[in-house]
Amino acid sequence: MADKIEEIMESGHLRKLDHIGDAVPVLELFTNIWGAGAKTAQLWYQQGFRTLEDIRTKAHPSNTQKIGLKHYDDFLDRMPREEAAAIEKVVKDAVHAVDANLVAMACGSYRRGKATCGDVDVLISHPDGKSHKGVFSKVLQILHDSGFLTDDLVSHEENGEQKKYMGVCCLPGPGRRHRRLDVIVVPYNEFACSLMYFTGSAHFNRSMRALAKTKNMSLSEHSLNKDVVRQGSLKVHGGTPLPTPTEKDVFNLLGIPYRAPQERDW
Ligand code: DCP
Ligand code: MG
Ligand code: MN
Repeated sequence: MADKIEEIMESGHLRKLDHIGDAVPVLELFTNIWGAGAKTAQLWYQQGFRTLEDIRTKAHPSNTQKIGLKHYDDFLDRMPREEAAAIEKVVKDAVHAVDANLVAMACGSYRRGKATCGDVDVLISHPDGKSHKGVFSKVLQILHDSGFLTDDLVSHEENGEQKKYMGVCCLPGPGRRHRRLDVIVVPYNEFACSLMYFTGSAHFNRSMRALAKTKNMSLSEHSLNKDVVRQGSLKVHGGTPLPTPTEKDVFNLLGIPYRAPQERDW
């Protein structure tokens, strides 16, 4: 570090950064492929690849990355919130065809009231606490059969009793672009914490989790737990989940005033 500072002081320049400048735009090009992280991008760069065409023809992209390549431009484009509403409606209709009492709502940037959305994040649950079971595959089946879902990225990631789908959809009609769709199905006792998690923003979630820590609590997409025991950063006792019927309860239990979704964009 001292050597580097000295070099900058003496020459006004750090040679080590020279070649990084050339790599950055290429790494950005590659990490914008859905399913390609910084590691993969770096590996591809080291192998001499510089363009998306190189990746298509010379690298060995995963099936997920191939979908990312196919929809490269569409995935970088944010949709107007009206389009997100139309996508939410299609998913809702499929959900209600399975069971009219299921709850389905778009969260993420849409619920935060943003004018444009990077994807649509639909949360599904059932107020009776049990009828969410089996819904995940039925809803996806309906949406596949109608041609609405065009590609699956992550089709069955389970997180406890929560099920997560990440895929690609396209509204019917001419001139429509392919859009990213995330769907999660959760048990109703986790509804408020899932809703809060899935509404975000990601930064807001990090702040809320950090706040919970200061009160010997822990907040996740599943629950708000009390009496958590930590040794340093290590959690040695997971604590007890608190009942949180609504998002307001989560704010109350954390001892801060409620914030509407539109006020969680930081
Ligand atoms: N989320 C999180 N941490 C992450 C990713 C997501 O807490 N690393 C949560 C908060 C996000 C929500 O999931 O608001 C949905 O994730 P998205 O990536 O869809 O983000 P947004 O919907 O907020 O923005 P965008 O319009 O880009 O989709
Ligand atoms: Mg989103
Ligand atoms: Mn999403």
